[in-house]
Amino acid sequence: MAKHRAPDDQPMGDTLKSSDMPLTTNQGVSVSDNQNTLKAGLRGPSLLEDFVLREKITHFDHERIPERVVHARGSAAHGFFEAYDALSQYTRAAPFSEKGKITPVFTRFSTVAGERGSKDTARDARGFSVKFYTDEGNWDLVGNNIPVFFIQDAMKFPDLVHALKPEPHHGMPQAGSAHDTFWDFVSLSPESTHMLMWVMSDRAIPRSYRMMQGFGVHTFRLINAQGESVFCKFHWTPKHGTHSLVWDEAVKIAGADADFHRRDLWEAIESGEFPEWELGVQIFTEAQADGFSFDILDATKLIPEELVPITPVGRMVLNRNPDNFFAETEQVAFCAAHVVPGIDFSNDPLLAGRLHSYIDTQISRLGGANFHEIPINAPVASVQNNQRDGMHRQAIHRGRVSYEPNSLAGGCPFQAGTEGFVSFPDASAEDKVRGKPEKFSEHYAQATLFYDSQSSVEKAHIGAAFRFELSKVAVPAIRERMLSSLVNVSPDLAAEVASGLGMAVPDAMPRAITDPQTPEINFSPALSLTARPGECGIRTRQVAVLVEKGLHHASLASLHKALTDAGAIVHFVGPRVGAFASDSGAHIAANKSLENAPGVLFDALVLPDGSEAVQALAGNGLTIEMIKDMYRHCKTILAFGAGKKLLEVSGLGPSLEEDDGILVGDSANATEMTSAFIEALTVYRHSSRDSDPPKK
Ligand code: HDE
Repeated sequence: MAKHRAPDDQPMGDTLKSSDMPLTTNQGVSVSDNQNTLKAGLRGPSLLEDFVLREKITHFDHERIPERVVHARGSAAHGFFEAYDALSQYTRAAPFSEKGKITPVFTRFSTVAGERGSKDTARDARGFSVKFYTDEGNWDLVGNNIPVFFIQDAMKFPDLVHALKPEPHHGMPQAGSAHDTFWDFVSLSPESTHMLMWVMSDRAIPRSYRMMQGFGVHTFRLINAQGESVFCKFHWTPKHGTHSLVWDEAVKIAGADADFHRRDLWEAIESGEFPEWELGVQIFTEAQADGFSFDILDATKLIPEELVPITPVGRMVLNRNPDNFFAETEQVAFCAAHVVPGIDFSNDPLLAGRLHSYIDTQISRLGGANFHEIPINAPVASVQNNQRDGMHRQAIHRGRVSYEPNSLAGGCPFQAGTEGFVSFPDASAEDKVRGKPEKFSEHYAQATLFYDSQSSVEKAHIGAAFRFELSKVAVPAIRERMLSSLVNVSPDLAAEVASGLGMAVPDAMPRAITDPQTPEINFSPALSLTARPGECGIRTRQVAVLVEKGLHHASLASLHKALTDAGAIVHFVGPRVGAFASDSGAHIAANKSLENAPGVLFDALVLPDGSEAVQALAGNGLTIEMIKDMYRHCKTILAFGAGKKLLEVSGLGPSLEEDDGILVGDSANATEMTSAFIEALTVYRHSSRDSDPPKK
């Protein structure tokens, strides 16, 4: 039976503990021997009557459920949403009813294309789903880390997903869009061009779930107690700022730690570094919407912040890891149709398909229509209706009345009237047609806006991503078609990608509309990842400090203290794990090894002083690889004293030592060096070192 929430408003689920209890069967019968099958004699045949064995194996045989058809790979956490202020002017939705109101949430992040066991660092959009357990029912804001989508109409979703997923004849590639069927589909669907710019940008390889924005994508409606409605777009902004990996790093992390994002989220929460996002809304009226150069029902378009500013309305903090991955993260069922009074849908035709799809998919994934009773899905608001029975029903309904109207139960449960959810009376019914409004036919203006608003390094990464993906496409006509579409976005980008593929720039793809409305703006700084550096300093930055026998102890000890005080996480990485004697005789214990934790897993590197240690590290190829990767991925590197030699043996001679984010100095100046290191680390990545192809 769905368990009630804890008084502190945190969803609890059925947390079962087995300490001090005997092992039992599922019928509660104590098991005497969990090691041996029942046999007719020690060397004789096993007996069918062994119900203990049969129950155990039968249950095991059915432990897996179907994975999500998209967004199969994900990680989640519990937390709360806190309203900054009452938003009653615009909405009667429960989470915004008063200043300081706390609503428990469960939030799941995911990749889209890969299967449940696929790598975290694939190039892909990320899901950003928040279940608000409001006191007026569950509200699911099922969004992505990208504010637009590939397609405009739900009718195309199965086609998009079939094209993106591994090709059906051989099941490859896993968790990747760099293959023919995906580019075939998108190059034939110019409406996807804007989203393609985002997924080829660094947004699609986030550094951490904690460092990505989230977006509701579609236009929604807010409705106040008087029944008045405004349109609204939802935005989540991370307190840690927006930071991404670089492609070479993402590829290597996939091998070093396929659970990179899952681990990052888990460890941050376990260590009390609770990730936080601010929820903001863009609020606008129907009249404003009519005047925009794009259609607000078109999910391939965003509303530039310059046009409609974002109003902060609250914050979400994730402060508790799930107790059980399967029971919570796997069984949580989000649904775009789960809204509460005060929130309603727009007529976005993509959203319309979603309103159907999510419940439908849970019926096969979670085995029937009663998945709302699974503890992680159960609302905190009480549920009473006349729905009955079905697979896996947990509730035991009393009485004989399961219909309405009734007199035998005093007419209960009764309709709530205007107290309940009332759909906004949108009086826009017209003729039934299959088609699109005219503004939907303009596919390039916002793709260009996005590209033109990026920094030069971000632009270079977009060009490199298109080059990489299209270089994996085997059919030349698909490459050519995609290039012809890119000409409409930016002739410079098209030329750069064409040159990277050894091709000539083709003619521009004919546009669906020849006289589109002039866009309101041509540059939006908010679209660059650099616009949101965050406000957490170096908190949770992962710093690798190399250790070996004979290292200079004092400099590392003071660095360790200063970094830890500033909230960074220091890892001592040795040629093996375990203790190493320093020059002072004190030991430093390596918690990671060069073998089990390559450089791509860290944000910065410290090379120790001490000639004996440096000599030994210099002879280890893994040290050289780590330094090269750290350099190539533009991370901060600090070398104390003799540690400078490690830069030299890694090929970072005097000229590269001058580069941004490379700090070299004496151990005697450890305090100043450490301060400079902390300052450099705040920047996260020293993009002036970025080069294509890599210098080192
Ligand atoms: Fe989804 N999507 N989607 N989607 N989606 C699912 O529901 C679907 C779309 C998104 O963490 C499925 O429970 C259709 C846009 C997230 O559990 C499925 C269409 C956006 C998640 C489904 C879309 C999303 C899903 C698969 C087009 C961003 C993961 C499993 C009409 C706003 C939720 C499931 C979680 C999951 C259908 C388009 C986000 C099949 C039909 C646009 C974050 O129901």
